[in-house]
Amino acid sequence: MAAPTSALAPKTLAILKRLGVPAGAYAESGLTARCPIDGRPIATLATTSESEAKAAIGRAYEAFLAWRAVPAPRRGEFVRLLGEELRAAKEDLGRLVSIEAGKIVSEGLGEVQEMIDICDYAVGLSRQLFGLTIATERPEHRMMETWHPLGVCGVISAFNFPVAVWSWNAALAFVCGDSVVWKPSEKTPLTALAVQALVERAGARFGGIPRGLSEVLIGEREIGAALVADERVPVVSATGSTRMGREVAPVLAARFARAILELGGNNAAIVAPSADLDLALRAIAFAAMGTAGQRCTTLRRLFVHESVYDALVPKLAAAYGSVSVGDPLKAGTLVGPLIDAAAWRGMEQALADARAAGGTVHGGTRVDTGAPDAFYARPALVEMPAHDGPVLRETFAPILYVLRYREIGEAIALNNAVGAGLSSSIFTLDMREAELFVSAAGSDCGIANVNIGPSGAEIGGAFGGEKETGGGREAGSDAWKAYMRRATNTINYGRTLPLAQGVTFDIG
Ligand code: UN1
Repeated sequence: MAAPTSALAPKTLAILKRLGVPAGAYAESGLTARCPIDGRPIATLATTSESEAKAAIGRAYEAFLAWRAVPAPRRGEFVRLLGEELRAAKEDLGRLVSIEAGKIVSEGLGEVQEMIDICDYAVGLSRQLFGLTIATERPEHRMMETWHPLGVCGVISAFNFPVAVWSWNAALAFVCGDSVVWKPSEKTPLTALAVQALVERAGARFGGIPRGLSEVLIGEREIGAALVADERVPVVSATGSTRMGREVAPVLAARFARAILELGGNNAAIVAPSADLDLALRAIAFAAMGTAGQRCTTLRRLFVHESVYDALVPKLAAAYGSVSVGDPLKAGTLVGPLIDAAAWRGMEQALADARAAGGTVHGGTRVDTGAPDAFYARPALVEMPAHDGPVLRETFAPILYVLRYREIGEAIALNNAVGAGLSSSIFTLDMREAELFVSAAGSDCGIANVNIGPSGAEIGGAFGGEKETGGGREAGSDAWKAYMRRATNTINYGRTLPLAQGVTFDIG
């Protein structure tokens, strides 16, 4: 017997209709979209077969051939219109993110704001895709570099940022002259269909975009694997677990395609003796409990100097005990549901491992909201005797492991003593400590912050991390270069042919 439909289904389907998702997206059988708020199905979606995926990639390839000929600032105009559509749809799309990913309303809206921000950024970038002019050793020559569109960009995204991560890639790829084929998480297909509908609206207002410029593949991991394996896709941006990255990376490497990998994080913060403890408390609470611990930038390990441990940790434990857990659509809720039963099992397992390793667990119990198929948990603060066991792995749930430290060098070594290298932070008012932390001898992560937590990055900086996080960079700074190919051009405007390095080759 089919499970009863989510109480939020009618409202959700109305949002999808307003955003322009066509009735043909739904089917009798296929992928079931669920709502983590009550754990029930919302809709069943038509899935993409492997041959349909191949056809979609083919359309995207044809679209690329046309799109690369459109001047970049004109491509920027399309992204500007997409940003306008996102602004107009912010309430609806933000709500949909909350319904499908379980984020509180302000975080659902924040995710859409992140999309708007990257569109604005990409519009400016569309007039700044510049290369260098380089001094040459030969007379009457000029050397320069030119950036050209690359091709079809594959995007594989995770449930926890179901739409923003696509936009970091797509907004840049579109202005760079690429087409985009998107395989969203099978846990969040509805938000992907909504975004695709907004892309089409923006395309219509633009006066038409090439068919296939933006494609969405709905289905499970096989369809993502088909995208990764396809020779017509020269760059794939994949966000998800390190385990997923270990499968994707060799396939891309074997065909010399580019990988932009944004994998696991096991992010730490250090609270030093001089820290502003009130500020640190608020920052830690958001970074560790926000998004129910389901960001790749979530704070998972906290190293507190022994001199401030007793001043901070009991207050933190009190915040963990009092934070409101429940329906993310209700005002006042700060912690929504875990995405599914598997996430709750992972949390239970990690806490059992922590106890077995001598940890003291505050919170971490399942919260009953009257919906048996939904998984709400009180965030867990775990005081650990040693940096070991579950502390070393990423559990995608609201668990914060706390340890004491004595010397800053020891705390930095612990920060760096895990496989992942995404984000990190230090709370200190001591300039020497702060500078050491962000120096070459400090944090080994892609993101290293001072007096803010490790999560909640804005789009202007390059986003991503080192080691098992995969090394990819998305969003701001010069991340756009990954979506283009560079040509070095040497031009001889003279009448002689001087060879570089003084080589002579006289054919008489
Ligand atoms: C992610 O969890 O995959 O820095 C991305 C942040 C957000 C993005 C997180 N801007 O927390």
